Amino acid sequence: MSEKKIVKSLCRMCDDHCGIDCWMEDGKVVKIEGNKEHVWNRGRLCIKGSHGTDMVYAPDRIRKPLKRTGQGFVEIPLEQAMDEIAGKIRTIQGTYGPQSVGVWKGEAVGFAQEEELARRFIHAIGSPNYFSNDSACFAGRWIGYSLVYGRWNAQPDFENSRCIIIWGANPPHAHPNMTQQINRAREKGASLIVIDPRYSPIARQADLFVQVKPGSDGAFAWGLMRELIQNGWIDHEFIRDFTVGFDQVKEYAGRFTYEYVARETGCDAETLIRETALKIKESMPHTVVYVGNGLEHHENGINNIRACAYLDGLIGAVDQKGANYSPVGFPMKELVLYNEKPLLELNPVGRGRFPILYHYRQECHTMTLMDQILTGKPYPFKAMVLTGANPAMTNPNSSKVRKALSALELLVVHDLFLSETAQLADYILPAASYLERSELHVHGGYQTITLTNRMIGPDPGITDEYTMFRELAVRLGAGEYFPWKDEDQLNEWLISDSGVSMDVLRSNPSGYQYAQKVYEKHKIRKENQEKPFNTRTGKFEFTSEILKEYGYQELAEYIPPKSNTTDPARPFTLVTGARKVMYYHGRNHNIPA
Ligand SMILES: Nc1nc2c(c(=O)[nH]1)N[C@H]1C(S)=C(S)[C@@H](COP(=O)(O)OP(=O)(O)OC[C@H]3O[C@@H](n4cnc5c(=O)[nH]c(N)nc54)[C@H](O)[C@@H]3O)O[C@H]1N2
Ligand SMILES: Nc1nc2c(c(=O)[nH]1)N[C@H]1C(S)=C(S)[C@@H](COP(=O)(O)OP(=O)(O)OC[C@H]3O[C@@H](n4cnc5c(=O)[nH]c(N)nc54)[C@H](O)[C@@H]3O)O[C@H]1N2
Ligand code: SF4
Ligand SMILES: [Mo]
Repeated sequence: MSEKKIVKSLCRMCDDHCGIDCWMEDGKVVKIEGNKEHVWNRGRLCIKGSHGTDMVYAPDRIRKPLKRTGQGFVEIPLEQAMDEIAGKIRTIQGTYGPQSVGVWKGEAVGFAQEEELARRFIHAIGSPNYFSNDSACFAGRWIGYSLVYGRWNAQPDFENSRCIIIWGANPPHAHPNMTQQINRAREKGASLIVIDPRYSPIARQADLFVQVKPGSDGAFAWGLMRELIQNGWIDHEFIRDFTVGFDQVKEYAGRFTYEYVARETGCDAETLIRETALKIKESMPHTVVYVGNGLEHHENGINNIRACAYLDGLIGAVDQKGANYSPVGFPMKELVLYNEKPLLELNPVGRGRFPILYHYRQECHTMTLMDQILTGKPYPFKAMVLTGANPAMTNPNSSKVRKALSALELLVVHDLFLSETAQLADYILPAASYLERSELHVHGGYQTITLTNRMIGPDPGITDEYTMFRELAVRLGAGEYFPWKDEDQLNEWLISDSGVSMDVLRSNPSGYQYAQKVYEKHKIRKENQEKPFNTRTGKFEFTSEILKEYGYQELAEYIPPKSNTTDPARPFTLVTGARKVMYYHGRNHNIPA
C-alpha cells in the first residue's frame, strides 16, 4: 500500500518563502499547495511555487559531482571532488596568499544562515573576500536606508497604510504577497502612488502615476520634500527629538523648484508633486514609501534611495503603524566571524574603491572583482567557490564576467543545473534543493520563524549548503569553525540562546510568532536612555558623519544621471529588470510549464 502524507515547509522558488503543503506519496513530493495556516501567504502560491516539483525532479538536474577534463565534464565521487578542490585551494593560497580565494553566494541561497555560512567559510579559511548578488541588488537599498536609519531591517506595513508609494518596484510580478497586502489596504481605502519610467502592472492600478526619467528619482524626492516643508506638512516633534541635519535638508530642498524637477524628471512636476504631497498629508504618518530595484540599478542610486528614506523622517512615518515598521529580530546566534577574524589587513576586493559598501555590508564588490582577476591588481585573485548564483548571466557586462571567471585557476560551482556559470567551472557540486534542506527563516513583518522540512533525499553526491562548506573547511584545516555534524545540529545551535526550542518549531510547522508588534520603539529606547536609532549619533541621520569621513557629501545630494541627455540621437535609456512572474533571474527557463 502506498504511503501518503502532507509535509509542511516553505517554498524557496523565490525569496518570499511562502508556506507550503507538500503532498507526499512513497517518499516523493507529488504536489505542492499553499499552506492556508501560514500567516505570510495564507494559502496562495504563485506559478513558480506550485511547480516546485518540476524544478526538484527536473530531468536535467545535476545529481553527481562533475569535473572538467580534456573530454568535457566527467562524473566523479563526492569525496574525490572535495579532496581535489580542497587540495587546489590549499595550493593556490600557498602560492598567492590566503586572500587569492573568494566565495560567492547568489540569490538562490540568500539571507539568514545560508548567507552567513558563506561568510563564515571564507573567513575561516583566511580570506575576507565574500561576494554576492547583492552588489547588483539589495546592497544599494540596504546601505541607503542604513545610512539614515542605522542597521536597517524595516518592513512595509502595507496592510495598515493609508497611502502607499511604490517607487521603482513592481510587486505584482516580483512580490506576490506584498501585492496581496497592498490590495487589502486598497480595499480599506488606501491611496496608491507609483513612480516608474514604465507604465508597469502596478502603475496601472495607481491613483497617481509619476512617470520619471530613469535615475532622476532624487529630483522628485527632493521636490516632494520642498513641498512638504513649505506647507508645514511635516512631523516637527519627530524632527526635533529624533533627527540630525534637518536645517541642511530644508536649505538644500529649496533648490528643487517645480521647473527644475520637471526638467530633470520629464514629468508634470508641479501637479504631481502637489497631488502626492496632499495625499501624504491626508494620511500622515500612515504612509509607506517602498523603494525597489528600480532605484538601485542607476548611478547615484544610494543617494536617490536616501532621499526617499528622508521622507519617512520628515513625516514621522518611522516604525509606525501603516508605515515602514522595524520588526523585532529573532535572537539567532551569529555565524559570521567579523569580530573574531576581520582580516581587513588583507584588503577585501573593492574596499578601497567602495569603502561604504564594505563598511556597511562587509561585502566585496563583484564588478571590481572582474577587473582584479583580469589584471592581477592590486593582488592576484585565483579561485572562487560559488553557490546559488549565475553571474555569467546576471552580473553586468557578461562577456567580461565570462572572461574573468574563465581566467581563474579554480572555479567551483554549487548548483542544481548546468547554468551558464557552471559551464565555466572546473568542478560542479550538485546542490540540495529547498525540499532537501532544513533551514530557519524569519518573516520579519510578522515576527514569525519557521523551520523548513527536509522531506526528500538528498541523494548521495548532493550536498546542502552547510555540508558543502563543512566538507571543504575540514579538509582545509578550518574544521573547528564547522563543528556541527549536520544542518539539524547547526539549526539547534543557532536558536540555542533564543528561548525557543526545536520542539516548539517542529510543533509549529506553519510558523511560530516569537514577538508581538510594537510600534515607535525609538520612543521606548529614548525613555530607557538607550540610543533611539542604531546610527553613530543615535538619531535618524539626514546628514552622515561617516560619509563625510570617507570624503563624500554628508547630505543625499542629487546628481543628474549621465543617461539623462537632451541629445536627439540618444532619446532612450535602457533599464533592465522588469521581472516576469514565472522566471527568476536566470532560472526556470528549463521548466516547460
Ligand atoms: N518573478 C520574479 N520575482 C522576483 C525576481 C525575479 O527575477 N522574478 N527577482 C527577485 C529579486 S532578487 C528582486 S531584487 C526583486 C525586485 O523586485 P522590484 O524591486 O519590484 O523590481 P522590478 O520588478 O525589477 O521592478 C523595478 C521597476 O523599476 C522600474 N525602474 C527602472 N528604472 C527606474 C528608475 O530610474 N526609477 C524608477 N522610479 N523606477 C525605475 C522598472 O520599470 C520596474 O517597473 O524581485 C524579486 N522577485
Ligand atoms: N540585467 C539585469 N541583471 C540583473 C538584474 C536586473 O534586474 N537586470 N537583477 C539583479 C538582481 S536584483 C539579482 S538579486 C541578481 C541575481 O543573480 P543570481 O544570484 O546569479 O541569481 P539567479 O540567476 O537566480 O541564479 C541562481 C542560481 O542558483 C541555482 N539554484 C537554484 N536553487 C538552488 C539551491 O537551492 N541551491 C543552490 N546552491 N543553487 C540553486 C539556479 O539554478 C541558478 O543557476 O541578478 C542581478 N542581475
Ligand atoms: S511568491 Fe511564488 S515562488 Fe515565491 S515563495 Fe511564494 S509561491 Fe514560492
Ligand atoms: Mo535581487
